[in-house]
Amino acid sequence: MQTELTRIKNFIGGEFVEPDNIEPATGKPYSQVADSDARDVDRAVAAAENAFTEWSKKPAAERSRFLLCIADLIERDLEKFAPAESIDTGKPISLARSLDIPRAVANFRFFATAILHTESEAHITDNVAFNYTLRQPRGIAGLISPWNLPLYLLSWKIAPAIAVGNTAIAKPSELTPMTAYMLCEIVSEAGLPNGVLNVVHGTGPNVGAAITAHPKINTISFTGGTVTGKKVAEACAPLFKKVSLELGGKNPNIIFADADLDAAIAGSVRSSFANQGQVCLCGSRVFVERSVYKDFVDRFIERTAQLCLGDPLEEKTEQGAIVNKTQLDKIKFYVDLAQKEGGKITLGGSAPHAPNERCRDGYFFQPTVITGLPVSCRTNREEIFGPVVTITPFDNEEEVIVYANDCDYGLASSVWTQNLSRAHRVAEQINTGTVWVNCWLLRDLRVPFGGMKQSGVGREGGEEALRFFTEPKNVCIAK
Ligand code: TXE
Repeated sequence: MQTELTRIKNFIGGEFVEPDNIEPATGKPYSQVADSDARDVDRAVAAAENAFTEWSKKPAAERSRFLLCIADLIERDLEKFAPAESIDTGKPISLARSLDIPRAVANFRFFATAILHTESEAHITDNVAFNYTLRQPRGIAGLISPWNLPLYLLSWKIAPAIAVGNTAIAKPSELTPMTAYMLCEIVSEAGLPNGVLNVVHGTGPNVGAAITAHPKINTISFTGGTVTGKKVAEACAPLFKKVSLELGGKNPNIIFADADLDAAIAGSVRSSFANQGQVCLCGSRVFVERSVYKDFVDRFIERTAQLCLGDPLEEKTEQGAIVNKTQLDKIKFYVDLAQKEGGKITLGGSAPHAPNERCRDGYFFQPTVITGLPVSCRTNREEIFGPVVTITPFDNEEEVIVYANDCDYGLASSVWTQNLSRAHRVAEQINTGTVWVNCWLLRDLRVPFGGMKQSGVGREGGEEALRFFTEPKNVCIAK
């Protein structure tokens, strides 16, 4: 437990700086998390611009070494990062330790080594010319991330951006800035040249908007809510910025009668409630073939009821806290709405007793299962982003494909079946960027990741990320 509050500072030009954050009524600093504004973004841009020339010209092997060193140092400090992430977000410490922090390490390692193995394209135009494509770093990248997987998602952007030679200005969510701050300490220890990575803390309207509007930041990678994504797109369009948007989801999780039900139930409990349902990839709409519907619902509820809801810092906790009161109120709103829309709360549906005295005023909500709703109601269409799932029966493959696609989002889906042909057939017809078959959240960092429809624009991961953060230039040489 911390006895003194940590002051979280910006990291600009290789220095930890604390901008004055003045309370208008007193004229004195009052906040312990930097509440930066456009002037701080300007300073970060100046530092990033300054660093770009040298960083972008460094041999790939040298850039790679810095990233590998950052990965090693995060791994060394796993036991500092995991509790920090847990305190910052409310997620169970076991999840932070087993998933978030190791995946952040993996992100740095993956892109550190990926840049050593890229291929260049060449095209021969008959006997006339020879073309080759240079992929050059674009300049300064603006990286904006949300609160649910703070270090994991920020590192997923920082690593490819700087690996290919850009400099970066990153803005973590103002709700969860701690691990980004710790990352800056690691980056400093690793000796990354000043200005290559700058982290500016603050709110979306102050810092996020200043990043998207800044004329010298020509690349924006954003992960967050769809409403914010629209604002980011609007700000970037007139400046012709290259933009990647990873937005919300309302993901279908489909269980066919021929599935291995034990595996499907275990996988579905995880995909419904991991991180209290606050993962954009969570399967919040569960569809079950009618012949196994009752069996599935009974066993799913039994398993869910056994989840250990508790103090996020306790090892045995499987369900922690919701990120803040706003998000908790949003969850309660949708649970009320579901009942108005005719849904039945089959499990949960309210705030539990506080797990202990320390958590007396915390933001907790029970894992909640709702049945009996029409597929097209608001509860089934809008992103709740909490531990709430609906379960709906279906009669056949054609019907469930219609159900799955009857949604403005298209991020991810899961299909549980033992029938290989059906798996391929259904995967082809579901409009989501990822389709998992008999699994959930399995990641290969080489595959393109992102959403269709209102779940986003562009893809991250592997080759896609290396391409996103570089500018292709064709050199055509006449023979
Ligand atoms: O996210 P925001 P919020 C969904 C989820 C949640 C909703 C809102 O449904 O209820 O989004 O959550 C920055 N210009 N997801 O409000 O606002 C902001 O500071 C530039 C899904 O926390 O989208 C933060 O760093 N940036 C999501 C980042 O955007 C702006 C995960 C994301 O915050 C900005 C989180 C602006 N005008 C929430 N306004 C997922 N898909 O993983 C805010 N930001």
